[in-house]
Amino acid sequence: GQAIHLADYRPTPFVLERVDLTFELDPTETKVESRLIFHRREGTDPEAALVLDGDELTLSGLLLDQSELPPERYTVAPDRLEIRGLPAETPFEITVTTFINPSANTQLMGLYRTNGIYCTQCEAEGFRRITYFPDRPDVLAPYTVNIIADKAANPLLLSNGNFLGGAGFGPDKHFAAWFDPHPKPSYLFALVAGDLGVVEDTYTTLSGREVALKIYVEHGKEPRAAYAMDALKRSMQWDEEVFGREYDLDIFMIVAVSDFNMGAMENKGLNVFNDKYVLADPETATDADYANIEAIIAHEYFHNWTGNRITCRDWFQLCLKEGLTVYRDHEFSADQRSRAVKRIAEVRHLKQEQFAEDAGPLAHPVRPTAYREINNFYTATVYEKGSEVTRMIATILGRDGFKKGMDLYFERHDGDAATVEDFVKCFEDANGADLSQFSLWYHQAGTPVVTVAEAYDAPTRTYTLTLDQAIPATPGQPSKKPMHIPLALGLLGASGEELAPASVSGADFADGVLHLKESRQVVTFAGIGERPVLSINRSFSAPVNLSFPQAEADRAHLARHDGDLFSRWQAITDLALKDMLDGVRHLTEGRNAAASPALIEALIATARDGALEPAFRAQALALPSEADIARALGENSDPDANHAARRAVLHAVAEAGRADFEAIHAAMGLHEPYSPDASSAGRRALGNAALSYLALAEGDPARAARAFAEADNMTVQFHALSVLAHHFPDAAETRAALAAFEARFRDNALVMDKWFSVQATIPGEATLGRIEALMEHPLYNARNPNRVRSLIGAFSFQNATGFNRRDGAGYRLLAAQILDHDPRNPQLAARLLTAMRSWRMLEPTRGAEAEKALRSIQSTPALSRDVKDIVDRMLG
Ligand code: B3K
Ligand code: ZN
Repeated sequence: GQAIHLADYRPTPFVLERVDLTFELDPTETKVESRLIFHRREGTDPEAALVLDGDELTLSGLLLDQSELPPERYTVAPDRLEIRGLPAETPFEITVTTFINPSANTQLMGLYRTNGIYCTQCEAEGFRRITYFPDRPDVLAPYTVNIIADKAANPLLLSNGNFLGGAGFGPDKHFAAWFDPHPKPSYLFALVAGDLGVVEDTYTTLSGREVALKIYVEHGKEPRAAYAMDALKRSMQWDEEVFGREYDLDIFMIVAVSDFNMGAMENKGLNVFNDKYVLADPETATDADYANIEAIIAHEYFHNWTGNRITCRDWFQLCLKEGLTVYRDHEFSADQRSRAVKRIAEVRHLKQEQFAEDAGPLAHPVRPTAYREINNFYTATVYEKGSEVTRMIATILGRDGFKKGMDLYFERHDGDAATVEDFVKCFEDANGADLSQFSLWYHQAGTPVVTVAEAYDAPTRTYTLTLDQAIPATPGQPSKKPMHIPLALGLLGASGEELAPASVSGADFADGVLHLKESRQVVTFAGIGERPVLSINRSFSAPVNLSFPQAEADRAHLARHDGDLFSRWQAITDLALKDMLDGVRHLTEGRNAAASPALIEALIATARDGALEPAFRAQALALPSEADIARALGENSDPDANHAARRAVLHAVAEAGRADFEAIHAAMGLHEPYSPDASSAGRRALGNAALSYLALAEGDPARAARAFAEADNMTVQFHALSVLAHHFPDAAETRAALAAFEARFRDNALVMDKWFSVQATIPGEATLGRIEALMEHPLYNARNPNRVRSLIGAFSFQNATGFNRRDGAGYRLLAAQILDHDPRNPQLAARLLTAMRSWRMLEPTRGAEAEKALRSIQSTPALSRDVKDIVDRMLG
């Protein structure tokens, strides 16, 4: 595959005016007739040919203005249709007919079948698997869609926009027509047909229009869609209140399907969801599932403005819709739940996914300049770092300045296919600001490291900070320029109060935010009467790594007193990470790993503190992950040592806090009637965290087995099952609980995904054997992406010790799985392969085994473009 470059962008020589599609649905032979009206773009070559994209297509009819085209006027291949000699001045109509086989579509891109339902996935380049088309996001047109299908099997015929009408069609068929008046690119096209149940509601918009809301799910699952409907209505209201954005069609539909390559898709007026992010009830979904549903329903709905009304000029601009929309869904969840707790969870996720990506061979800028396979750029960098960059704009310009910029963006670019430059310019123009240095965040990959050195001079009452920034080299970017890094900070006095400097020199400092712009800045705070404790990068105002060997006592001080809750969590995390890293070193030296008294004291005080919300206390108790340790080491990482050191720290905390954890576990109301709201969920999270520590302290499965048996909701029950499986994998109690869970939930695919995952993530090298056995389980299904991710994905991404076996067997298993999936579903295969994105950080023995496995993939003939691109970059 050749690389596609941003620099090569050119508008199409033809403008698409209208699209009229007719589908005659058939499980194996669907007829697609597409009528496209074009005119030649002013000022372009009058000889230029019309080139349409295809993917595995066969042309069965081609008309120009309703007459057959002679063969010398066009050239056709499965991936391309070129038509020559088209009118220079007048609009013309091209009619293209193709036949496609939805049942044979195992890639789940284009039109495919899932459980008897027809459904589509077109982003990024799936529409070209349906018909020949200018399949790029800057080609926008209104669509009319006619669907004809067998009536008994497909009572439901859905597409984008508003319903025009329907009628019978011959003896057994019927048809429906839809019209979407909002010009859209082909990636937002959707069609769904089949027999589904529905949950209905209405929403009255700000200006008083009534919108019909419909969520379609498999028959019998309607009650499990109630929470999704509630989240949808809250999202619609929030976007009106916070961004002034109103919905723009008569109907908004969501369809839940069980075979889907990702989470969900924002097709105009007809979102298609992985059913995992729609279906929930207390017995089958955890609090985390509820929170994900809320966030993803909101995310896809918010795309209606950031993505659909304003779309991307080309796929290099993907972060324009994704980073911004993630930022919007984060803000929504923060408003619906606890802002500080939400921020902690976001940062955990950002570090786990994006910092890991940014530190390895797959690192790329938020706005890349080249790609070989666009599906491989739906990454944590585009999404999560893209969101962080948007958040920094809000931090730099302030709430009002950000709002002004967004308002201008909606006003100026509604109906456009826009660029990142267009977006940034709106903030500059609305605020008279210069964001040119800031824009480097879009173009330079790698996580900046900010080194902090401090000095206090009592006689002159001055506190001096020396800040250095460095951005590590990343593929294709050996050296970087200094960036504009907004660092929220505060100085704490001995009793925890905020010390206000009389003046600050050496950097712009306003509203508690210091603007670091040079590679080194020496910043002086005058009028500081005592040695302060620095609280820096509050609320994670910038996505950077800090190199700041802050004194243990200062961290403990922040953990207790910081006014910024996020920073209290960060301080505890820093204490714990230091202990864990020391532990890794001690274990390799044959010594013991332990927890410092400072950590134990700070953590237990936080856990017991009834003035703090339980969800926050639970986040503190979670402590850094094994992946956090590996990233902090940066190289020569031994996952067994990381695991052992972390466990030793947790164990020491558990012993010291045993009585407190018992009290917390008893007090957290794990038997109260279930409600998914954030504060109830927080209580369960804290109770569950206490149970984990008690399992360590007691070394006995009895308490978790009891919690499992008594639980009346999935959050508590599944956590108890995880404690049993992960701490006591061979206990009779664990075998019994796994069997009981399976017997109870074997007909619920989403719950069985959890059952596969909990076993796939049991630490230790014996788990590989379990994986092999579970692949033979009657409910394992290599065709269902959720099931594959629940077993193979969970093992490779979330089981550091099991997957990274010293003998390389984990890597070989993954490599075999990738080669097995690749011919059927390249996107799934490529995504699984990214589990090895940090392989270069491994100690030499494992590193060599990982490299062997990657090379065996690379040397396999006929790899998909998706897998080839990832493996080449991984070894590059
Ligand atoms: N825009 C889709 C993702 C499409 C992925 C294509 N490989 C979902 C989302 O981000 O909202
Ligand atoms: Zn999105």
